[in-house]
Amino acid sequence: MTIQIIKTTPYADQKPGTSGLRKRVPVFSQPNYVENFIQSIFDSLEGLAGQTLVIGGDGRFFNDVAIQKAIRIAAANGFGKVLVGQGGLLSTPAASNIIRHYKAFGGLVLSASHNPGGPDGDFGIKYNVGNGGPAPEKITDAVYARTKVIDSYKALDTPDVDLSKIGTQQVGDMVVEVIDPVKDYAVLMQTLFDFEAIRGLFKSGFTMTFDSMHAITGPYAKAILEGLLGAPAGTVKNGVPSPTFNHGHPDPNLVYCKDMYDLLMTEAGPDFGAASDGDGDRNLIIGKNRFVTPSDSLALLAANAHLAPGYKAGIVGIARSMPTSAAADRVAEKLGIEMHETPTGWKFFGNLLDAGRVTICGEESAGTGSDHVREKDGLWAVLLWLNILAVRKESVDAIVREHWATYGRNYYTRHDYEEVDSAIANALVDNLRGRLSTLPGQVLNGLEVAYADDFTYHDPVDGSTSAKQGIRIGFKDGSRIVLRLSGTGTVGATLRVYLEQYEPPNGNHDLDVQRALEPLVGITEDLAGIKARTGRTEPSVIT
Ligand code: VG1
Ligand code: CO
Repeated sequence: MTIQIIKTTPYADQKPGTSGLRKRVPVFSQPNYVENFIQSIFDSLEGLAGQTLVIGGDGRFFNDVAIQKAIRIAAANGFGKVLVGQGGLLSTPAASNIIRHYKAFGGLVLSASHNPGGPDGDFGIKYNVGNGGPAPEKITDAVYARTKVIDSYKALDTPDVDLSKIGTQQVGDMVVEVIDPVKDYAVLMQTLFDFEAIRGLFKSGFTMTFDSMHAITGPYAKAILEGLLGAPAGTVKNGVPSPTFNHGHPDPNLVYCKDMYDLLMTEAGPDFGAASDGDGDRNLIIGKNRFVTPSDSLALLAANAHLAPGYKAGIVGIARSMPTSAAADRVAEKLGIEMHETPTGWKFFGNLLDAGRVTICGEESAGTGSDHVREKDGLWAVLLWLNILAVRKESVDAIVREHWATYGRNYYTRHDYEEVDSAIANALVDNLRGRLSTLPGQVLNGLEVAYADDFTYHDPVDGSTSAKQGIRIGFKDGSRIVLRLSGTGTVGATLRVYLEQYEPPNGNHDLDVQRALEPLVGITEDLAGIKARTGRTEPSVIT
């Protein structure tokens, strides 16, 4: 086996987005496209010689091809060991745990998360650092700079490595260890939650359904829910990972999990429903007759976390992404703990978690997690909910209502306009940005603007600054409009509009969400002219 140095030419479009590099499979299939990107990552790291690299993905189409390339390049670049999930599989939170648990140097997480997979679907590569979390901007910027000038990559000339059996093999000077993707993660969950209490909950007749959406969480959910926790077989649906997610869209929201939602809204349905996305880091939570918005779920989990053994000493702080509703802020205020507002994307939580400033983090996009790993974690959120339900012995609906009666309710929705022409979307945002300074003090549709800006984040731990993270327009009554362009799409631009309105504890908590937020939709249209500029009369997805 020899190390080959292979000449290549740069691609101009390898800029990592919110969560790594995401492109359609035909783009990744171009000659040296994967090789260029992985070599650029390794070129941007210092001190990798002899170190351990974790590799795993959500099993989507092209996972197997990309992993073999990654192993050859890792071996040629001097890594001492690669830890890879059996069959090339690792959920994103499990990969984060493996990096931390085995003190690896970093990891390659192969996924495009909730985006569809298949020969014409999406693929993605993300680098995580030694704390188990996504590489910070300092590194992703360096990787991008490198991709623009790369002229060669190194690869070991070796046949494909067999990833089907657990065990160790030698690949050149490097060791490849194939590990059980579920085992360490299941152990970690047992240190955080009261499995005995949750087992009792299932024994008492509590019923749930978990939709793995033909994606990575199937093996994890089956082993933990049906195996360790004694939920009846069949609790986990669509539990076999498929390279195309059975030709579905593995995004756990009310559009793609509508069947489950409808079932939960009937008396005959189960007590609890949950789902996770392609790579296992998102969660959807629905109780009988009660959908829990991700922003509310973050606040509820933070307020009740002390009921689970892993958090019984209390939480030290909460962080949420800027577009996420302020529901969690009210919990932090009451608990007298730190609250942080960060840009969209999990990479911004890493420093706060490492510094011990926060315990629980969350995003409106169905992501919640804690300091147990450095990624959001779908199954973790489901287990924390189950632990809380087992202790409180109340329904999800009762717990949510009691929360609103204590803290008030933040009505919240997100309207997405997908595959908009990029030039039009950018012009829309630029135009609005140019007028922000004129807005404070104006009364729009009866609401007075308190502030209007483009969010800049100052990381309190390393002092770095991230500008242009989304337009925020806040009103005197606590309502808020946020507009930003997605950093995970692969075709055109996706415009996201986030709307929020606060209703105090003694206010009306039973309005229809879309009706409650109608006035803000009107203001957004007046300010941004979405219909006129994009020709879209309504959002493509409402969550
Ligand atoms: C979206 C979400 C963001 C999330 C990111 C990755 O990013 O809004 O909250 O962190 O996806 O999630 P954007 O830039 O498209 O809005 V996942 O489940 O890919 O790992
Ligand atoms: Co995901």
